[in-house]
Amino acid sequence: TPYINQHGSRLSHRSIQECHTLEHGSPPHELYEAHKTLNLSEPFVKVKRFVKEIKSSFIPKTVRGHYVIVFNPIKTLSVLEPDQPGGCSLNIRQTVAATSKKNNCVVAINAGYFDTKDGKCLGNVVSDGRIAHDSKGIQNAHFGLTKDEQIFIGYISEDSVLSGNILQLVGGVIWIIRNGTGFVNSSKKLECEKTEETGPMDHFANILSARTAVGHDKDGNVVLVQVDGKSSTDGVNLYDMEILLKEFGLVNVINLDGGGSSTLVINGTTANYPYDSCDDQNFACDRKVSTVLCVHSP
Ligand code: NDG
Repeated sequence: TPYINQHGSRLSHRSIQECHTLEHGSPPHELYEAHKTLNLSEPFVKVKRFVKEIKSSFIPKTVRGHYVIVFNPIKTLSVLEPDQPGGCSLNIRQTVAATSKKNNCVVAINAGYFDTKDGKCLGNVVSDGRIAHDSKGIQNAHFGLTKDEQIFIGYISEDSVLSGNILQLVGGVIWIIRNGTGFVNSSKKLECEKTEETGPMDHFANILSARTAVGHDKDGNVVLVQVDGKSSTDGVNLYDMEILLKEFGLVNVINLDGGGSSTLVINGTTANYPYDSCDDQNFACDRKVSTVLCVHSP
Protein backbone atom coordinates (compact mmCIF):
# COMPACT_ATOMS: atom_id res chain seq x y z
CA THR A 1 0.00 0.00 0.00
CA PRO A 2 1.39 3.45 -0.91
CA TYR A 3 2.32 5.77 1.92
CA ILE A 4 -0.24 8.62 2.24
CA ASN A 5 0.82 11.82 4.07
CA GLN A 6 -1.47 14.06 6.18
CA HIS A 7 -2.58 16.03 3.09
CA GLY A 8 -3.74 12.82 1.46
CA SER A 9 -1.14 12.83 -1.30
CA ARG A 10 1.07 9.89 -2.16
CA LEU A 11 4.71 10.15 -1.23
CA SER A 12 7.17 8.81 -3.76
CA HIS A 13 8.53 5.37 -2.99
CA ARG A 14 11.46 5.35 -0.64
CA SER A 15 14.69 3.81 -1.86
CA ILE A 16 14.32 1.10 0.78
CA GLN A 17 11.94 -1.59 -0.44
CA GLU A 18 8.90 -1.97 1.78
CA CYS A 19 8.77 -5.13 3.81
CA HIS A 20 5.44 -6.90 3.59
CA THR A 21 4.09 -8.94 6.45
CA LEU A 22 1.23 -11.38 6.11
CA GLU A 23 -0.77 -12.63 9.08
CA HIS A 24 -3.41 -14.68 7.25
CA GLY A 25 -3.81 -16.37 3.90
CA SER A 26 -1.72 -18.31 1.48
CA PRO A 27 0.99 -16.38 -0.40
CA PRO A 28 2.83 -18.03 -3.36
CA HIS A 29 4.47 -21.33 -2.38
CA GLU A 30 5.00 -24.87 -3.63
CA LEU A 31 4.45 -28.17 -1.85
CA TYR A 32 6.28 -31.26 -3.17
CA GLU A 33 6.08 -34.80 -1.86
CA ALA A 34 9.27 -35.67 0.04
CA HIS A 35 11.18 -38.80 -0.98
CA LYS A 36 11.07 -41.65 1.57
CA THR A 37 13.70 -44.35 1.74
CA LEU A 38 12.00 -47.58 2.79
CA ASN A 39 15.18 -49.62 3.21
CA LEU A 40 16.82 -47.86 6.16
CA SER A 41 20.14 -49.66 5.57
CA GLU A 42 20.63 -47.52 2.42
CA PRO A 43 22.68 -44.32 2.86
CA PHE A 44 20.51 -41.32 3.80
CA VAL A 45 22.94 -38.66 2.60
CA LYS A 46 25.51 -38.24 -0.16
CA VAL A 47 28.03 -35.39 -0.46
CA LYS A 48 29.35 -34.53 -3.92
CA ARG A 49 31.90 -31.87 -4.84
CA PHE A 50 31.82 -29.77 -7.99
CA VAL A 51 34.32 -27.64 -9.91
CA LYS A 52 32.24 -26.27 -12.76
CA GLU A 53 32.69 -23.78 -15.56
CA ILE A 54 29.66 -21.54 -15.87
CA LYS A 55 29.03 -18.91 -18.53
CA SER A 56 28.00 -15.72 -16.78
CA SER A 57 28.13 -12.68 -19.11
CA PHE A 58 31.12 -13.17 -21.44
CA ILE A 59 33.83 -14.64 -19.30
CA PRO A 60 33.46 -18.30 -18.33
CA LYS A 61 34.38 -18.82 -14.71
CA THR A 62 35.08 -21.67 -12.36
CA VAL A 63 32.69 -22.30 -9.52
CA ARG A 64 33.62 -24.57 -6.62
CA GLY A 65 31.34 -26.06 -4.04
CA HIS A 66 29.41 -28.97 -2.59
CA TYR A 67 26.13 -30.68 -3.50
CA VAL A 68 24.47 -32.67 -0.72
CA ILE A 69 21.55 -35.04 -1.41
CA VAL A 70 19.29 -35.90 1.54
CA PHE A 71 17.31 -39.00 0.53
CA ASN A 72 15.00 -39.32 3.51
CA PRO A 73 14.51 -35.69 4.57
CA ILE A 74 11.47 -36.14 6.84
CA LYS A 75 13.43 -38.53 9.08
CA THR A 76 16.98 -37.19 8.71
CA LEU A 77 16.83 -33.38 8.26
CA SER A 78 16.36 -30.93 11.13
CA VAL A 79 16.58 -27.18 11.50
CA LEU A 80 18.71 -26.44 14.58
CA GLU A 81 18.84 -23.24 16.59
CA PRO A 82 22.30 -21.75 17.09
CA ASP A 83 24.26 -23.84 19.63
CA GLN A 84 21.29 -25.23 21.55
CA PRO A 85 17.48 -25.41 21.69
CA GLY A 86 16.46 -21.90 22.79
CA GLY A 87 19.50 -20.41 20.99
CA CYS A 88 17.22 -18.05 19.04
CA SER A 89 15.54 -16.58 22.15
CA LEU A 90 18.99 -16.18 23.73
CA ASN A 91 20.37 -14.45 20.57
CA ILE A 92 23.27 -16.90 20.56
CA ARG A 93 25.62 -17.32 17.60
CA GLN A 94 27.76 -20.40 17.13
CA THR A 95 29.95 -21.99 14.46
CA VAL A 96 28.26 -24.61 12.28
CA ALA A 97 30.94 -27.11 13.44
CA ALA A 98 30.12 -26.61 17.14
CA THR A 99 26.33 -26.80 16.67
CA SER A 100 26.83 -29.82 14.40
CA LYS A 101 29.02 -31.74 16.93
CA LYS A 102 26.56 -31.17 19.78
CA ASN A 103 23.81 -32.72 17.66
CA ASN A 104 25.74 -35.53 15.95
CA CYS A 105 25.02 -34.17 12.49
CA VAL A 106 26.58 -36.20 9.69
CA VAL A 107 26.38 -33.15 7.44
CA ALA A 108 25.46 -29.60 8.50
CA ILE A 109 25.19 -26.31 6.65
CA ASN A 110 24.55 -22.71 7.80
CA ALA A 111 20.96 -21.66 7.22
CA GLY A 112 19.01 -18.60 8.44
CA TYR A 113 19.99 -14.93 8.42
CA PHE A 114 20.69 -13.10 11.65
CA ASP A 115 21.13 -9.56 12.94
CA THR A 116 24.92 -9.13 13.05
CA LYS A 117 24.64 -6.47 15.81
CA ASP A 118 22.59 -8.39 18.37
CA GLY A 119 22.62 -11.97 17.04
CA LYS A 120 18.81 -12.22 16.66
CA CYS A 121 17.52 -15.02 14.42
CA LEU A 122 15.73 -13.59 11.37
CA GLY A 123 12.91 -15.37 9.52
CA ASN A 124 10.77 -18.15 10.93
CA VAL A 125 12.48 -21.01 12.72
CA VAL A 126 10.69 -24.29 13.42
CA SER A 127 12.91 -27.08 14.76
CA ASP A 128 11.51 -30.64 15.01
CA GLY A 129 7.96 -29.24 15.32
CA ARG A 130 8.86 -26.59 17.92
CA ILE A 131 8.42 -22.90 16.96
CA ALA A 132 11.75 -21.32 17.88
CA HIS A 133 11.24 -17.96 16.17
CA ASP A 134 8.10 -16.32 14.78
CA SER A 135 8.99 -13.66 12.19
CA LYS A 136 5.41 -12.24 12.37
CA GLY A 137 4.67 -12.92 8.72
CA ILE A 138 7.68 -11.22 7.11
CA GLN A 139 7.73 -12.09 3.40
CA ASN A 140 10.96 -13.86 2.55
CA ALA A 141 11.43 -17.24 0.86
CA HIS A 142 11.24 -20.15 3.30
CA PHE A 143 12.14 -23.83 3.19
CA GLY A 144 10.23 -26.32 5.28
CA LEU A 145 9.09 -29.88 5.86
CA THR A 146 5.50 -30.54 6.89
CA LYS A 147 4.00 -33.15 9.20
CA ASP A 148 2.21 -34.63 6.18
CA GLU A 149 5.63 -35.30 4.60
CA GLN A 150 5.75 -32.51 2.04
CA ILE A 151 8.58 -30.15 1.19
CA PHE A 152 7.45 -26.50 1.51
CA ILE A 153 9.15 -23.80 -0.58
CA GLY A 154 8.08 -20.16 -0.81
CA TYR A 155 6.17 -17.55 1.15
CA ILE A 156 4.22 -18.27 4.30
CA SER A 157 1.77 -16.36 6.50
CA GLU A 158 2.14 -16.18 10.28
CA ASP A 159 -1.06 -18.26 10.66
CA SER A 160 0.45 -21.14 8.68
CA VAL A 161 3.62 -21.07 10.77
CA LEU A 162 1.47 -21.37 13.90
CA SER A 163 -0.89 -23.97 12.31
CA GLY A 164 0.87 -26.95 13.89
CA ASN A 165 1.53 -28.65 10.53
CA ILE A 166 5.17 -27.55 10.26
CA LEU A 167 7.99 -29.90 11.25
CA GLN A 168 10.98 -27.84 10.09
CA LEU A 169 11.11 -24.26 8.78
CA VAL A 170 13.84 -21.76 8.02
CA GLY A 171 13.86 -18.48 6.09
CA GLY A 172 16.21 -17.16 3.42
CA VAL A 173 16.24 -14.19 1.04
CA ILE A 174 15.33 -14.77 -2.67
CA TRP A 175 13.52 -17.76 -4.14
CA ILE A 176 16.09 -18.70 -6.84
CA ILE A 177 14.27 -21.49 -8.75
CA ARG A 178 10.51 -22.00 -8.81
CA ASN A 179 9.19 -25.13 -10.60
CA GLY A 180 12.41 -25.41 -12.59
CA THR A 181 12.35 -21.78 -13.77
CA GLY A 182 14.57 -18.87 -12.71
CA PHE A 183 12.70 -16.78 -10.13
CA VAL A 184 15.33 -14.26 -8.92
CA ASN A 185 13.91 -11.29 -10.83
CA SER A 186 10.37 -11.94 -9.57
CA SER A 187 11.24 -12.77 -5.98
CA LYS A 188 13.52 -9.78 -5.44
CA LYS A 189 10.48 -7.51 -5.88
CA LEU A 190 8.41 -9.47 -3.36
CA GLU A 191 10.87 -9.90 -0.52
CA CYS A 192 12.09 -7.98 2.50
CA GLU A 193 15.63 -6.70 1.96
CA LYS A 194 16.07 -5.76 5.62
CA THR A 195 16.64 -9.44 6.35
CA GLU A 196 20.08 -9.21 4.72
CA GLU A 197 22.71 -6.60 5.60
CA THR A 198 24.60 -6.65 2.28
CA GLY A 199 22.59 -3.69 0.95
CA PRO A 200 19.76 -2.96 -1.51
CA MET A 201 18.20 -6.06 -3.04
CA ASP A 202 19.80 -5.50 -6.47
CA HIS A 203 23.25 -5.21 -4.95
CA PHE A 204 22.62 -8.28 -2.81
CA ALA A 205 21.58 -10.27 -5.93
CA ASN A 206 24.44 -9.00 -8.11
CA ILE A 207 27.40 -9.22 -5.74
CA LEU A 208 29.86 -12.08 -6.21
CA SER A 209 30.05 -14.04 -2.99
CA ALA A 210 29.90 -17.41 -1.31
CA ARG A 211 26.35 -18.75 -1.29
CA THR A 212 24.30 -21.39 0.52
CA ALA A 213 21.03 -22.71 -0.89
CA VAL A 214 18.44 -25.39 -0.10
CA GLY A 215 15.85 -26.99 -2.33
CA HIS A 216 14.76 -30.27 -3.86
CA ASP A 217 15.14 -32.40 -6.97
CA LYS A 218 12.51 -34.17 -9.12
CA ASP A 219 12.48 -37.21 -6.82
CA GLY A 220 11.68 -35.20 -3.69
CA ASN A 221 15.17 -35.49 -2.24
CA VAL A 222 16.27 -32.36 -0.38
CA VAL A 223 19.44 -30.84 -1.84
CA LEU A 224 21.88 -28.49 -0.06
CA VAL A 225 24.18 -26.45 -2.30
CA GLN A 226 27.22 -24.55 -1.03
CA VAL A 227 29.41 -22.39 -3.30
CA ASP A 228 32.72 -20.89 -2.16
CA GLY A 229 33.68 -17.27 -2.84
CA LYS A 230 34.50 -13.96 -1.20
CA SER A 231 32.25 -10.90 -1.30
CA SER A 232 32.88 -8.65 -4.36
CA THR A 233 35.86 -10.57 -5.75
CA ASP A 234 35.05 -14.27 -6.01
CA GLY A 235 32.15 -16.69 -6.16
CA VAL A 236 28.72 -16.23 -7.70
CA ASN A 237 25.87 -13.75 -7.90
CA LEU A 238 22.31 -15.05 -7.65
CA TYR A 239 21.91 -15.13 -11.45
CA ASP A 240 24.95 -17.43 -11.65
CA MET A 241 23.26 -19.53 -8.95
CA GLU A 242 20.15 -19.71 -11.15
CA ILE A 243 22.27 -21.07 -14.06
CA LEU A 244 24.11 -23.54 -11.82
CA LEU A 245 20.99 -24.87 -10.07
CA LYS A 246 19.17 -25.32 -13.41
CA GLU A 247 22.13 -27.33 -14.70
CA PHE A 248 21.76 -29.53 -11.62
CA GLY A 249 18.09 -30.03 -12.60
CA LEU A 250 16.70 -28.74 -9.30
CA VAL A 251 12.99 -27.95 -9.08
CA ASN A 252 12.66 -25.39 -6.24
CA VAL A 253 15.53 -23.66 -4.45
CA ILE A 254 15.83 -20.74 -2.03
CA ASN A 255 18.91 -18.72 -1.12
CA LEU A 256 20.03 -19.00 2.52
CA ASP A 257 22.53 -16.86 4.44
CA GLY A 258 25.73 -16.62 2.38
CA GLY A 259 28.97 -14.65 2.27
CA GLY A 260 31.24 -15.30 5.25
CA SER A 261 28.41 -17.36 6.79
CA SER A 262 28.55 -20.03 4.05
CA THR A 263 29.81 -23.13 5.86
CA LEU A 264 29.54 -26.85 5.17
CA VAL A 265 30.52 -29.28 7.91
CA ILE A 266 31.00 -33.03 7.37
CA ASN A 267 31.32 -35.25 10.47
CA GLY A 268 32.13 -32.22 12.64
CA THR A 269 34.85 -30.82 10.35
CA THR A 270 34.46 -27.77 8.09
CA ALA A 271 34.76 -28.94 4.49
CA ASN A 272 34.64 -25.66 2.51
CA TYR A 273 36.48 -22.31 2.60
CA PRO A 274 34.55 -19.82 4.77
CA TYR A 275 36.50 -16.58 4.37
CA ASP A 276 36.09 -14.44 7.50
CA SER A 277 39.56 -13.62 8.88
CA CYS A 278 40.80 -15.00 12.16
CA ASP A 279 42.57 -12.76 14.72
CA ASP A 280 45.69 -13.55 12.69
CA GLN A 281 44.54 -11.98 9.41
CA ASN A 282 46.66 -14.40 7.39
CA PHE A 283 44.11 -17.11 8.06
CA ALA A 284 40.40 -17.71 7.60
CA CYS A 285 38.11 -18.76 10.44
CA ASP A 286 34.57 -20.14 10.72
CA ARG A 287 31.97 -17.48 11.47
CA LYS A 288 29.61 -17.86 14.40
CA VAL A 289 26.29 -18.03 12.59
CA SER A 290 22.64 -18.56 13.45
CA THR A 291 20.48 -21.58 12.52
CA VAL A 292 21.82 -24.74 10.89
CA LEU A 293 20.37 -27.45 8.64
CA CYS A 294 21.50 -30.76 10.16
CA VAL A 295 21.44 -34.16 8.43
CA HIS A 296 21.39 -36.87 11.11
CA SER A 297 20.68 -40.60 11.33
CA PRO A 298 16.96 -41.51 11.20
C1 NDG B 1 26.24 -12.72 5.35
C2 NDG B 1 25.26 -12.23 4.29
C3 NDG B 1 24.61 -10.96 4.75
C4 NDG B 1 23.91 -11.20 6.08
C5 NDG B 1 24.89 -11.75 7.13
C6 NDG B 1 24.21 -12.18 8.42
C7 NDG B 1 25.52 -12.69 1.88
C8 NDG B 1 26.24 -12.37 0.60
O1 NDG B 1 25.56 -12.90 6.60
O2 NDG B 1 23.67 -10.53 3.79
O3 NDG B 1 23.32 -10.01 6.57
O4 NDG B 1 23.12 -13.04 8.20
O5 NDG B 1 24.62 -13.52 1.88
N1 NDG B 1 25.94 -12.04 2.98
O6 NDG B 1 27.30 -11.83 5.49
